[in-house]
Amino acid sequence: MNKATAVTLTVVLGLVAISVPIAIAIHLAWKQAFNQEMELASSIAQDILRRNHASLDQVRAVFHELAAAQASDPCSDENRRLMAKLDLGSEHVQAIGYIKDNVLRCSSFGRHKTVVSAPAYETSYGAEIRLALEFPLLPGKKFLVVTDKATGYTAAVHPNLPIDVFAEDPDISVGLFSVPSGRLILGRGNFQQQWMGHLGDAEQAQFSDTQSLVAIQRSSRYAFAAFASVPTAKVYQGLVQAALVLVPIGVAAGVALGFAVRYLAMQQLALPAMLKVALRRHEFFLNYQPIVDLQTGKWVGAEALIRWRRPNGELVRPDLFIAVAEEAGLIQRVTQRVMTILGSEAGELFERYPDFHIAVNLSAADLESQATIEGLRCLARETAARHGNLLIEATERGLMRAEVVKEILGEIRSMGVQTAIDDFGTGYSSLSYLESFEFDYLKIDKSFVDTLGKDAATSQVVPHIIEMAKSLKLEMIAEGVETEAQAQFLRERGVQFAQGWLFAKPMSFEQLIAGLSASGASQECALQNGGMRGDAPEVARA
Ligand code: G
Ligand code: G
Ligand code: MN
Repeated sequence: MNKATAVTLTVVLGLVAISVPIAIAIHLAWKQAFNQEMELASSIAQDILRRNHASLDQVRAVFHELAAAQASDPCSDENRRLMAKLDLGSEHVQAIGYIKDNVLRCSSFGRHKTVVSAPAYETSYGAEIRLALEFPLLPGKKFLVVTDKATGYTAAVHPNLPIDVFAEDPDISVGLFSVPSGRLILGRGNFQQQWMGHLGDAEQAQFSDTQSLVAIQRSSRYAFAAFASVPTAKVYQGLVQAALVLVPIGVAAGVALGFAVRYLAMQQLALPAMLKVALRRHEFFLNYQPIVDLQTGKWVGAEALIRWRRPNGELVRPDLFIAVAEEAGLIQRVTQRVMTILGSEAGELFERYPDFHIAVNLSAADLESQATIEGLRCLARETAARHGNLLIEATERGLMRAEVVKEILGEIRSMGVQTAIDDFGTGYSSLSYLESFEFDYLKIDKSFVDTLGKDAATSQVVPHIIEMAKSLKLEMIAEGVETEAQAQFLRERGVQFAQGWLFAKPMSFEQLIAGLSASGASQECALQNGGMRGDAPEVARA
């Protein structure tokens, strides 16, 4: 991936990271507002239905009582008194009368001869419906009039009463229509004929179009259905309110995500570039971790471990940047840097301790390159190193191109530099494969040493590795030794050397020198007394 692609990708990812949570927040807000308005419409429709059921139930009760009286003349004084009584007794019924041949003959208000309009329609249960009829003695008031077709008895209902819900909100339209004709019986506000199509045979329907959210509820007892509709604009008002809460959360999440993406991308993008700068500005230094003789407890050597301190003081772990340097093709420059630092430090060490050795870690690219030989030759010259003063560590991963590596390793050994196979057991190489390389030391990986003294099945591996090393005539260095029990186990099985926190942690060059000069016979005492502990360069504790 080139830089331009990487930057574009980062920007796109960043934008996605910011916009996706916001889009989700807005979508959720919209859905919430929509559901809220739809629920409102649905509950209004049900309320209207309930009110109409109450009205019609009362109307039917009136018709039932009048029929039961079996008056020979429906307009007799006695029957009209009954009408007046029933009228008073029912809350929804405003007037009761008798219609024959489209003439209102009498009512609870008296005798009439008022011609009325023909019924608007007939219901399936034998009622004639007249909409907006004026009653004598109640001028100016329009009623919904229901006539029992069989008897002619008639009841007037105030048409607004059943739809008198949410009357203060002019945006909400409500009403009642007959099923299946679809004729509007009562209504307020906007009503569209095609809405009824949505109901079909269902009990209820909820749907929306560009202008309205509509809920329809069918009566379970009568041939009508109630509807309520809320303008879509209300959803947007609700959306704005919900968005005021949700969008800031989405923005916050988006910004956090955006920063995370940027941070990760910066790390990925910038590390190789930062490594180059670090190489130029000498931001690397070395730590040394002593390697001890398990029999005598003496420090016989040390592994050079690279450290990177950024100008802001931050220490970057080698596990992180070594892999990046390998990928970015910078590892040879890093190794070169290690050798340069060693060149300035190790000379003094070898002069004072001629038997001491320093181990340098090499990566695959180093093991395949002639330049490494040159580097080691310079280092040997600069530090006046003798045979055995310098040691290189190669991981199994570094041995892929076996033929090339064998040649380089051969030249390295011919210079008097010793070789170790590092992290042994963590790769896939077989014993016979390793046999074909010439190594002097085998480093038993910390992960195996860790299992010693535990009941883990892998604790059985260490004795095998030891046997292998013996059969290959390799000396052994155990890594990551943290307890005296581990040291004892290794010592008893003939492991010669060890490295680990039990003896010493990685330390600066000055600490290494200080530790070495404090050493001597006292180290043996320390070992007999349970070994030297911790990160102390001061060696003797006895
Ligand atoms: O001690 P430390 O945590 O720094 O070691 C982490 C890893 O980095 C170890 O596996 C070690 O082998 C590796 N490492 C340390 N210094 C170097 C170096 O100079 N070159 C290479 N290739 N690897 C190194
Ligand atoms: O190069 P190599 O993979 O061997 O690197 C050794 C790593 O192990 C370094 O990171 C070093 O700091 C770490 N190390 C060395 N000794 C001990 C030890 O006793 N305990 C633990 N936990 N880590 C250790
Ligand atoms: Mn190592």
